[in-house]
Amino acid sequence: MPILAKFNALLAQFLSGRKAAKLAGVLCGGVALALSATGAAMAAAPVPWQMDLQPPAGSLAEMATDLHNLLLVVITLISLFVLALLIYVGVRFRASRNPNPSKTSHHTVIEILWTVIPVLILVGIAVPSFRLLYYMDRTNETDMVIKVTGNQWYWNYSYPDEGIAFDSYMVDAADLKPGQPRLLTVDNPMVVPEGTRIKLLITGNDVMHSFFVPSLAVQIYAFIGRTNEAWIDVPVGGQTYYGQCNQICGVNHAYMPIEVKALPKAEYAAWLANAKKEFASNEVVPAQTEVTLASAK
Ligand SMILES: [Cu+2]
Repeated sequence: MPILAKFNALLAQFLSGRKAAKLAGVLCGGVALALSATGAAMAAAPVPWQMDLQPPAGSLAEMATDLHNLLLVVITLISLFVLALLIYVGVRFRASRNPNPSKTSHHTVIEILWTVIPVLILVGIAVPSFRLLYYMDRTNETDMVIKVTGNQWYWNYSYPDEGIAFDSYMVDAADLKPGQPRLLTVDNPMVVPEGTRIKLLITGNDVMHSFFVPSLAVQIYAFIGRTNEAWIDVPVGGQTYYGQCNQICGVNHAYMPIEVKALPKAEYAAWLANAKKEFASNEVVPAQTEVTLASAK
């Protein structure tokens, strides 16, 4: 983000006109606002004039952001190289300077180069890309499970090992407390303990939904009759991560936000004790599910 602020300052210097300075000022203000908003509110949510991804939370999101940043460099270099070639060809071989064009139709060395170099670039991109893909796939190495169910138009969170389940509805704009973001705040957030790998089992009850929390790098479809897996690890407690359903699912699609609230271990235990009274469900997974031969007799 500071790089963007610097870029905007340079832009303001470079474009001396009043309008341009005003525009650059607005851009700088937006970046400053974005920085202060993400820092002060201790929450990951979209902010006005945001130009970058939301700050990543957890090892998965950090890897995804690193890959994004790497690809941005690769794309920029390729685009600049192609642009430079186009300009060079346009100027050097224009009709007035080059009245008798060359009849060359093949150049083996160049043809090999423009095949091999892109292949090498793609292989280079594939290595970190596959590393991330297989890291995302490690859902078996998790410490707890939360089942997420998409409904028209709210989410239901179920903690099968704890025997609790609850619905999560958006809070209407009229009922928001100071500091609560509009269209993102819910009555019962998905509460998670910090520093824990959590397996998410994502499914749906009616139409297609999608569970999307940008700062946690999770975007998984919620289908009826099918359970998709993902995992998250939320490193720091006292943070809130906002997301939204991002598969158009009906008239109230925009009003089923996701609020993931990470708590320090002790606070999570207190929340859980209370939630077991408030949200007790009958979907409990028995502690001992194995049937031994002795007990079967
Ligand atoms: Cu939706």
